[in-house]
This record gives sequence, structure tokens and C-alpha cells, in this order.
Amino acid sequence: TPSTSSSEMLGWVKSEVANADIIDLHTHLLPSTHGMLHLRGIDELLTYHYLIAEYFLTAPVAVTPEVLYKKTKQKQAEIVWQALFVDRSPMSEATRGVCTVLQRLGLGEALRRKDLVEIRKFYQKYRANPEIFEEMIFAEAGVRYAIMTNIPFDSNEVSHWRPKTKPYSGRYRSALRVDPLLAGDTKTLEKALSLNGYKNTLEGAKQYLRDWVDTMKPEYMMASTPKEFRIGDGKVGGGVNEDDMNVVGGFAEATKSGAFGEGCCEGDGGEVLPTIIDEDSDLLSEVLIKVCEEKGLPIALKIGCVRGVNPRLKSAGDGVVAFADTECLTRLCARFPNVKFLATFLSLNNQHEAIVITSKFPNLHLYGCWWFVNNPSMIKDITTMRVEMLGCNFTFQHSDCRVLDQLLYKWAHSRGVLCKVLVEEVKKMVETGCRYTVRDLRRDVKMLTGGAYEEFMGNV
Ligand code: RAT
Ligand code: ZN
Repeated sequence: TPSTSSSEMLGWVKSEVANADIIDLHTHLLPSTHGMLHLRGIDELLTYHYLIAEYFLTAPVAVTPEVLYKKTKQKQAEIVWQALFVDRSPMSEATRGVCTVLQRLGLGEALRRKDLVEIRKFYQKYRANPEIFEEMIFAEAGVRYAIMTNIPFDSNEVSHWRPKTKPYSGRYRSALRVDPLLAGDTKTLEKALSLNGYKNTLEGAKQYLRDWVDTMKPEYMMASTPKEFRIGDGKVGGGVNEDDMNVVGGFAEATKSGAFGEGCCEGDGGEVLPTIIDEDSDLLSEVLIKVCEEKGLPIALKIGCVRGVNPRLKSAGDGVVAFADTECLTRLCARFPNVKFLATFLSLNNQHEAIVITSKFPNLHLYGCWWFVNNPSMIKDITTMRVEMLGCNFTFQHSDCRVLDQLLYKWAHSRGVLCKVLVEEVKKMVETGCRYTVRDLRRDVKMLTGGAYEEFMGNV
């Protein structure tokens, strides 16, 4: 057992956390074989939506969102660089992140001189071989693999999967994103079904999902829930008052699935008709859950985001934090005990409840500090609270990276916070007289950085 003097403990924890081989369980990264959808390099870093939002705190009146977005990506990057890195101090988490990336790439001197030209030159070297850059970033960041967000409703992305899936690096794994099904967005669903020759019925929607599961081979299905997401005892949907929904839901279940068999209803002449999708359709329980049960796939939920708060900012205008009704998650976990759920919440105010719910349901796994809580002060508090109530049975962080290079900063910063939390927690535990070896620490760090996820998924 190593000694517990603070400095020794810190060194010991630092080295284990630094060497952990991370599983990044939610990102928006796409492989270099996805062409233009694979984002990397300084211009993408500088135009990350967090930075665009921050830029507008400083922008002159004349630079409206419309004016900025009309410019080339390169020009936008230059404007953000000047405003947030030259004219002001890069003190926010998102700006500090760019600085960490540059340091880690050996561009510390160019950063000191604020020399964007020099920085761009560095990236030029990798223009012709993105795979080399890609591999270097994963290795440098200490990330074993990253889970992508693959959207079968996005025609740009779809072309990389069909007619023939492009083979991609084993550094990536798939997650199939199904937001329209949780948002009751029947328009998007109907469009996808009809364009691809599927019937606009519950069975057609299920087949569409099954076929995409076979193509993408996802680790899990995922969605971020809309603000109005509610689950009554019998019906699931967005934008409907829960009391109404229980009534409507009961009716819908009895007619659509209970009484007349799955996905069918009775026509006037008594014949069995397929159930057409309409705004009353219970897409979550009748389509998504059914396919997840069939295919043995978990559902990952991101809860508490409000989209399009300032639509003029496009993606930078998404995401005011909504205090969410955690009851939704409780009901889902209780109603579908054979389905595994992963969850993360956007609001700091939901974190405590989320931990308690997780401690009640073995089919629920808590992961990461998402977006507006992905800041060191909050990661520290949330992770401490989680360890205190769940031990190491959760995934302490996911990166949500959109630009490959961000793996370098998001994980460096999060590892730093994990060290601080673990030093405290290990110290408290060792003070009880418990024997704790380096091997124990290694196991605990592994659990928090992907091991608990793999155990939950049954991948080990
Ligand atoms: O964190 C983000 O980058 C957000 O824009 C969202 O994409 C969020 O992570 C999500 O997956 O919905
Ligand atoms: Zn995301």
C-alpha cells in the first residue's frame, strides 16, 4: 500500500489517470473516411458553436449572425481569433480549450505570439493524410475509441453508409440517433419513410430502424429529449400535457396494440389494417422500444436541452438549460425493465436526482457532464457527488467533441478534474484504515473512464 501523504497520493493518482485508456461514449466525431463531415484543424476549432456564441458577446453591432455566417469558415475563424484570443483573454473553458490543443500539438510558441498563420501552416502538413493526423490525436488524447452520433435522417451522412458502408477506423463506434421518434416529429419520419420506400405505418418505421441498425451496427440508440418530453403511465410523447396523455395513451394502447395486435388496428369492415403514423402515435414505445428489445440495444438519453432559443445563431443558439422532469426517466426505467438506458442531464439542478434514480435502477447508467455542465467547477462537484452515492459505477465524462482535435483538450481538462476528485475520495477511504493498492486505483480509474460502461453494456 502506498503511503497516503498528500503529495505522494497526488503523484500516484495523476499517473493512473493520465494513463487511462478512455472510452469516449458520446461525440459528434465522424471518421476521416466521411470526407467533409470529418472536422479537424484550427478553423473548425475556432468556429465551434461554443465559441461562436461567446464571440457574439463581443461582436460589434454591424456583425450580426447573418453577416458572420455569410463569410467563409476561414474568415469566421479569423474574426473569432481576433476577438477572443487577441483582443481578450482566452479564459473561458471553450477558449482555454483551443489553447490546450495548440500546446499539445507543440504550437505553444505560435500561441504565445498569437500567430494564426503559423498555426495554419502546421495543419497544412496533414492535409493529404488525415488518417495519420487522426491516429495521432487518438493516441495523444489517450482515447481508445469514440462513439459517434450517426443520424439516418441526415442525407449527407446517409451517403457514407449506403449503398455501401465505407470501412472506417476502429477508433470509432456507432450510435444511432433517433430524435424525431422522441420529439413526435412525424414529418421527418414520414419523409424518411416515403423517400426510402417504407410504409408510413408503425411497422414501416420499425423496419426502417431495424435496417439502419443492420447498416450502422450501433452500440446504442440515442436521442436528446425535447423540452416538453413527458411520459404518462401509458403513453410517451412530446408537447402534450401529462393528464391528457394518460387518457389518450390508454386509448391508443388499447386500440393500436393491445386489442388488435402489434402495429395494427381494425378497419370498418373488421379487416386488420396496419397502423398509420399520426400525431397520436406512440413512437417511443411502439417503435423505438420494440426495436431495442428485439435487437438488444440500449437507449442513451440526453435530457434538458431547449433547441433554437436564439435561432439567428443557428447551432450556437441552441441549448438553454431546462430543469427537466426526472420522473420521465424513472417511468421509462420502471416500465421497460428489459431495456437498458444511459442518461445525462444538462441542468446542474437535475444532477442529484439523476444520481438517486440511478441508484434505484440496475437498467440505468449515468454518464458524463454534458455541454453547460462540462466545465471544471461543475465536473468536480458532480463527479464528487456521484462517487459519494454510486462508488465507481458510472462514466465520469464524455467529450461531445465535434472537431477531432478537441479530444486533446476535453480529455486533458477532464482528467485534471478527475485527479482532484480522486485524491480527496481515496484519502477519505484510506483514512478509514482500508487497504488500497495501485492495482485497486487502476481498476477504479478504469471503471470511471469506460470500464463501468462496458460492464453495463455487457461488453466484457
Ligand atoms: O454539446 C453539443 O455539442 C450540443 O450541440 C449537442 O449536440 C448535444 O451534445 C447533443 O448531442 O444533442
Ligand atoms: Zn452531443
